[in-house]
Amino acid sequence: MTLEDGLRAIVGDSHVLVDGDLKAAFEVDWTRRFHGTARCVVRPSSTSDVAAVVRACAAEGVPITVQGGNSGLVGGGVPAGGEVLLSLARLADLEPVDRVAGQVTAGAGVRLEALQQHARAAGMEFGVDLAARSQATLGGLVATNAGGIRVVRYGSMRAQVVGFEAVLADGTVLTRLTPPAKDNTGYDLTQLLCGSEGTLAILTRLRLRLVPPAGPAAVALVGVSDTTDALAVLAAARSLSALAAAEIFYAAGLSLVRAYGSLPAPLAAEFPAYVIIECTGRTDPTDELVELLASVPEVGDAAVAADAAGRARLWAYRETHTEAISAAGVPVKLDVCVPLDRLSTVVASLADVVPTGARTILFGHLNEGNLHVNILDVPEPEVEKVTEAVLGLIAANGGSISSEHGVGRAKAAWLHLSRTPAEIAAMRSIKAALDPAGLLNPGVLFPPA
Ligand code: 2HG
Ligand code: ZN
Repeated sequence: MTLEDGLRAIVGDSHVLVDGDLKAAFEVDWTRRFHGTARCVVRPSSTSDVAAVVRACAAEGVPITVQGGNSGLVGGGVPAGGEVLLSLARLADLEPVDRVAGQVTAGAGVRLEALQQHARAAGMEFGVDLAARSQATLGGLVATNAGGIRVVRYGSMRAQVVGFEAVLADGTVLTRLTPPAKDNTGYDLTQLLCGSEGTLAILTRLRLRLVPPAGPAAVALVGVSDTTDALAVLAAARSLSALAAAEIFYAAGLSLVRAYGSLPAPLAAEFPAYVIIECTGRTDPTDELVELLASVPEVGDAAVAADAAGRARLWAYRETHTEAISAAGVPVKLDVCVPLDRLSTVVASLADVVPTGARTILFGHLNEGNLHVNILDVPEPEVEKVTEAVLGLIAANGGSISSEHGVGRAKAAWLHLSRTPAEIAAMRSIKAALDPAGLLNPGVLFPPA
């Protein structure tokens, strides 16, 4: 019996894909930069089936690439070549909201938007939101410790995770879905798996914390002269009682986004940089936001919207950056984090490390100093050199080479820029203990030994 026959016996014939055309969509990532051929695609629908699939692969020593919504941006969810691609999309069970605990249990394949709607229907919210909400799945969001636009208020994905169920590399199932609210009994396995990028275990179910409903909202799109002035707006916004998002983008990104979406100019005049501030509160935060902006000398101009359509219209200038860039080409996409007191310097210095002729589009999450560095028109042979130069600049400024997208395949070679040799050795020891044969997501996170 072949491995494929064994997998068919577990998940059913129609959920083992071996045909090239059927596998194709799973073999290339959202950016189109990362691709590889999977031995087959297998789509289990329960934790026990995932465990059986893992045991079958382990018995043959066949590595596994784990994939959720395939919205990742670092090549972490696509095969390098020859792996079984394990798609978790069918693990989409969503249990009723536990209103007493303010928590919900959901399958790893549940899409973020579905969870958000589910929470809202129960009078709650989920604390993470991001532009890829209709595609990204919970397992991937936890495995990469995704961030998004609400980190300023609620923290990253790891701050929302209460418990988990996961399958280890030998098929053992770990279930710790509803641990006691306080429990100091040893290692925190839940947090260990957050951000582990599928290298230690395969998350199949998650227990997630919900947050109170956001209440009335107001959004401001603010034009400023430069990054320093954007930070002055952020500093002032910290005094708002209901700050819910603080984002940045620049003129180059705006012109791409406008052309892509046929959007009008957001403000009467053009500015080098733009900040989006969102406030949500128990009472309408619009007046507080407008008064604050009027008091900040660095604000060049601002558009404010309180109604849902107006807010969506302003957010579109920020949220369609990724799509607009992708429509213009395959960028070198680097998600980095720099200390706020280095942000202006780093933004200015990036121009020096990007090759002439390339277009650099910067945007991101201002509150965390999380810049999405997208560089278009870099010839393929220069991609590695450009990556090295940008990540080197970030490390030299005390930043992180991965802020919220993960390391994946894209940045594995540069892990040493953010982690010490001792830390990498400790991480390798953990990996070796939980996955001694290196079967889970090979090539992701760690550089080749
Ligand atoms: C965002 O903040 C995402 O919109 C995507 O993290 C960033 O495309 C990117 O570089
Ligand atoms: Zn982002």
